[in-house]
Amino acid sequence: MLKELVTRYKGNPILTRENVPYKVETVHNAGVVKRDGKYVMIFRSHRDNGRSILGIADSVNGFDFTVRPEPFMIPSTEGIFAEYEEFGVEDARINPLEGAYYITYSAYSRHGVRIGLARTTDFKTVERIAFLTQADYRNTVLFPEKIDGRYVKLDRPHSDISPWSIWISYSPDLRYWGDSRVIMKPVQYHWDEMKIGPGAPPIRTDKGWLNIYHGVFPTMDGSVYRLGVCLQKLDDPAVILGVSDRWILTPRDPWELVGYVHNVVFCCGAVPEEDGSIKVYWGAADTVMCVGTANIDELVDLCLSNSRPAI
Ligand code: BMA
Repeated sequence: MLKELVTRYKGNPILTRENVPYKVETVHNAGVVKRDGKYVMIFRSHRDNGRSILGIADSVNGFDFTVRPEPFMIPSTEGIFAEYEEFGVEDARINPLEGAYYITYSAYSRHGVRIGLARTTDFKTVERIAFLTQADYRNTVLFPEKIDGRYVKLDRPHSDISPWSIWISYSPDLRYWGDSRVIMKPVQYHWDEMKIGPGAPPIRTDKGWLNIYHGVFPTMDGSVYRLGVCLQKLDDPAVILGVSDRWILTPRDPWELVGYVHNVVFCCGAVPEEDGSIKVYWGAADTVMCVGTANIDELVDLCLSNSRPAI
């Protein structure tokens, strides 16, 4: 049997709606970071009107999380944010950058879905900064440092002409973005043939930026969401050094196969550890949160040794 690349934590699921002190229907698609040796998670929950909010939870070991009494972000009631968050906020990534944490989240409204940027330093207060895109974009991650003097983001615009793909853009100030290019596309009749999108914010390794992404395959029973990895050049992340031909995680546990949306593992965060391991977090069936561990070198080697074409 082929070795499992991500070892599931035996205590999965690590967070469910029963762990939330206010009323929600789901707990999923969470961004996670390690800060001062402790873990902070910003997770998405559906309310019973079908719209989403973001909650926050803390952990000392990365496995046992305690949810705080109040949500962290609910749709704004102020200014332009109120207009574009009317239908909810979803799928936050926590991007560490220059000593702060930048939260990139999907903002839904009657105008479509666009990416909001918010900033926190203490995970107690949060300041909304700007929208980074127009409609229809999702899954935005920021690189954790400037590259060649500019901020860099990856995201996934919608398109009817081409399968949804991963694009790169650059900015002098995190607010105005340009020089956009597509860098990775789905591959026909491959596990990620329908659409792909960035997952966790990119992780620096000696050999390149490790990017955990999601890929979707259409079946007669709906779409299956899985996770894969690619590696991007450190000083020029528009260059893909390799994309693993294999997925690294596929729905298998009962709570991944059945839930609010069945057959989904969806990643918004991963935490690299000093011992060379990485904790990968995923929402299962849009209903609960799970975690597993992998070896960073193994994931990097997989991108380089068994690569499918990037485009
Ligand atoms: C995507 C997003 C994710 C969700 C996934 C599976 O399009 O809506 O938030 O996890 O579908 O339902």
